[in-house]
Amino acid sequence: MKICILGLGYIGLPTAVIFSRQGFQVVGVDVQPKIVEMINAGEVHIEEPGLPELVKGAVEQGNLFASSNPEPADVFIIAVPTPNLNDTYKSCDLSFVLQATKDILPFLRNGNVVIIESTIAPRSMDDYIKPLIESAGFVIGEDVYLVHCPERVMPGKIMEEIVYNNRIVGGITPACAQAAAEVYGTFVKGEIIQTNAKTAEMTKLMENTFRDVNIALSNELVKVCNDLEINALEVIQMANKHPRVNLHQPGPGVGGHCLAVDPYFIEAKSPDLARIIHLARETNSNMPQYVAEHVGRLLPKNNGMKIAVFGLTYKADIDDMRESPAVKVVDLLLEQGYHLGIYDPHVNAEMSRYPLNSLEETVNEADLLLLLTDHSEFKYFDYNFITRNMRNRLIFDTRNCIDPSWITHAEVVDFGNLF
Ligand code: SAJ
Repeated sequence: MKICILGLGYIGLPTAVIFSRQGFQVVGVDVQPKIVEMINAGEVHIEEPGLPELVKGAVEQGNLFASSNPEPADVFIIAVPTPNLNDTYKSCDLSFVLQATKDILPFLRNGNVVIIESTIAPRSMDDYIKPLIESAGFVIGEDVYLVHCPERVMPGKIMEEIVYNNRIVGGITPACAQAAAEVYGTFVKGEIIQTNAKTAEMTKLMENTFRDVNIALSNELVKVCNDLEINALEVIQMANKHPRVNLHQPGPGVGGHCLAVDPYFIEAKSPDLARIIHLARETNSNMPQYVAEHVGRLLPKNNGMKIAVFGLTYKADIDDMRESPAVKVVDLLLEQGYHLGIYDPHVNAEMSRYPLNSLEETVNEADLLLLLTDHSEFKYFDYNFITRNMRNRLIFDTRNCIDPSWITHAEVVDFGNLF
C-alpha cells in the first residue's frame, strides 16, 4: 500500500512515520520547501518526544520521503491547518483543505481512499469536500472512498496516542467508513468506531469544546471565589473527590490550536444557539487580562519594576506558543510598562517573539516571579535558592504548579489566595 500525506505538521508527520514503520511506502507533501528538505535529510522541524528518531529511521530505510507535490497512491491523507483566527470573526478556514483536495484530484484513481484528518466545521465534508471530488467524475462510496477521521492526539504524547487512542472514522457512505477503518486497522490498537462524516466532525469539535467549557467553569470559579474570599483551588480539589465530578484546572487562559479554536467552528455555524460555548471562550480569552490585573495589584508601581516570567508556551513541556495565554500576559505587562525577564527552557530562542534570558538573568533583581506555564522543571526548582537574588521574593503561580509548603524564603500567591 502506498500512502500520500498532505501537510507534514504535528499530525501529518507522525502519521507518515507510523505508516512507514508498518512497511508502507509513504510520501509526505508540504508546501514549505524547508520542511521537505529537512525531512529528506532525516531531520524534524517540531518538538515531539520520540519523533526525531522515528523520522530519521524511516528516511534512512527508504520508506518515507518528502516532496512538494502529491503523487499517485492508494490512500491520500490530508492534515493541513484550518484555523481562521481573524480578530473579529474566528471560524474554520477550509481553504488549505480544499486546495489540498484539488491538488490530489489529478492523481485519484478508482479504489482510492481519501481521508481528511484536519479539524473541520460541521458539515464541511458533505457540503464542500464531497462535491469537489464528485466534480472530478468519481462516485463516492463506489469509485473513491471519502472519510473524515479527526486526529485526537495530545501534543507531547503523540507517538503513543496515535497508536493507542480510539479512532472515529466518519464515512460519506458506510463503504467509505469501512475502507478507511481497514487503513487505520494496520496500526491502531484502540477501538475504530465507524459513523458518518458529520457526526465525526461534530464529535471531534465537542471533545475540545467540553474541555474548554470545563476550564472556563474553573476559571469563573476562581473569580467568584476570590471575590468571596474562598480558596478556589481547594474547592476544586474537594469537589473532584466526588466520583462524578471532574473540574479542570484554572489557569492564565487556554491556548494551542485546538481548545482555543475549535469551539469557534461550532459557534460560527450556529451563533444563536451556541451560547455556553461562546461564553466559555470569552471567559478563557479574558484570563490573561485577569492575570495582568492581579500583577498590577501585587506590583502597583510598574515603573522600573521587574517581573521574572517563567514559561511562554501554551502548556507544559512543549515548544508550541500558538495562542499561548502566556504570550498574551507578556504583551499586556509590556504595555503596562513593566520590565520583564523571560525564561522558557523549551522555547528555541530563534522562534521567540521576545528575547529570552537565562534563569539567573531572569530572576536577578526581580520584584515578582510570575509562573505562566507548568513545565516539569518548574515544579521541582528550589525556589528558596532561585529567588535569592530577587529584589522582592514574591511568586505568583498561575498554574498551581509549585508546592508552597516547600518555600520558606519567598511568599507565594496563587489562584486560591489572591484576595
Ligand atoms: N488547560 C487548562 N486547564 C486544564 C487543562 C488544560 O487551563 O485543566 C489549558 C492548557 O494549559 C492549554 C489548553 O488548555 O493552554 C489546551 O491544552 P490541552 O492539554 O487541554 O489540549 P491540547 O490543545 O494540547 O490538545 C487537545 C486534546 N483534546 C482533548 O484532550 C479533548 C487532544 O487530544 C486533541 O487531539 C487536540 O486538542 C487537538 O488537536 O484537537
